[in-house]
Amino acid sequence: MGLKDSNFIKACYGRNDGPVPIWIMRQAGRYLPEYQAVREKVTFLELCRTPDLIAEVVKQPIDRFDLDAAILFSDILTILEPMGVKVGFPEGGPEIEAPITGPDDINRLIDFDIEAEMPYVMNGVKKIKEILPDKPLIGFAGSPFTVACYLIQGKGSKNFDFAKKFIHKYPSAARRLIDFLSVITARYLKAQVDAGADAVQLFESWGGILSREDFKTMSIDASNKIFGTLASAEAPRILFVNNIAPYLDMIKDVDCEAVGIDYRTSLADAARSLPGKAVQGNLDPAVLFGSVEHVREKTSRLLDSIDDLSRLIFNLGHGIMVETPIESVYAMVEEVHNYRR
Ligand code: 1CP
Repeated sequence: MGLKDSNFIKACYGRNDGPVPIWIMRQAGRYLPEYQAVREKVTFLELCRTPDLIAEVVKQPIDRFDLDAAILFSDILTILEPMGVKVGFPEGGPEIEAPITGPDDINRLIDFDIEAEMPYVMNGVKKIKEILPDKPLIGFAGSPFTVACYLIQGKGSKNFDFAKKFIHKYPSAARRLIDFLSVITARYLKAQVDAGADAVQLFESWGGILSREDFKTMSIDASNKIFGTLASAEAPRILFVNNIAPYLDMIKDVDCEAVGIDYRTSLADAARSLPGKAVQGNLDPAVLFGSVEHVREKTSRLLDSIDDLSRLIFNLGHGIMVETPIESVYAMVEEVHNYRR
């Protein structure tokens, strides 16, 4: 079977007539004991730089749950190191050594050659395709604004207040930063597709903190620029936006095939607001902490709410949480795969 005939790729183009496909945001990770076993031997960064291990952890959730798509194992912040920005991943989440505090700091960001500086990612993609030839593989990157949030804040945050202030204190520098990151991100995703990725997802994890006006210039325009360079790549383009509801009317016109919807937003409303696009989502990751019956009921109710299943990709409405009970994941996947109208 060519991957173009897989339910996942067909759903991205709105023409799936088989069971609804499912994959899980952050499906390789610490909720899996087999992932933890790999992490006992290597640091997170070593893992991201070792193609054989990348492929191993990508395969783990596929083997367990028979998910319909694999996703590259890396992080949205791995592109920072070759720009000359040191990033550490201690227990509490990423930490940037010297965050951007003003316009001059942008001048020290290095433009770099993806294939030369990040061969481990492209070799990881090739290795995954060797061991999982029949699974569509999703490549990914962080959106320019989300990556800028970490660059400016220096670490995770609830509201990325430094980044929000930066945009208004230094509007032209902010534009320059987003443009710089857009060019590199476009190149990065293209390199992943050239290496074998069958689809790409852009993670706009923090755009949801922006006013509509700022979302347009900082997020929509950048997404269009990036996706525009991939238009001829024959790999469907997925935009995930965390807290998407206020922006749905703008996202309707983004140059992409599919849109990932966060768990706060009504999936049915989103599907209606995005005619001609596939929708991906959006079970609340917290549901998986309920009983197996609860998980099954919430899953089937979400499926019931969608009129047009041909353009649905089931997923969580954000990343799966550490300590998620594994039996809940089995129940959710089985419920989706067995669902019929
Ligand atoms: O093993 C570990 O202890 C490190 C934890 C970890 C993992 C497993 C981090 C640090 N990153 C990852 C992998 C990762 N990150 C993947 C591949 C895994 C998979 O999907 O199967 C992906 C797609 C990401 C993307 C990512 N990283 C996002 C976007 C998705 C989202 O959750 O919104 C973001 C915001 C990050 C930043 C990041 N990296 C790591 C952590 C803990 C965080 C979040 C930091 C914060 O709270 O702000």
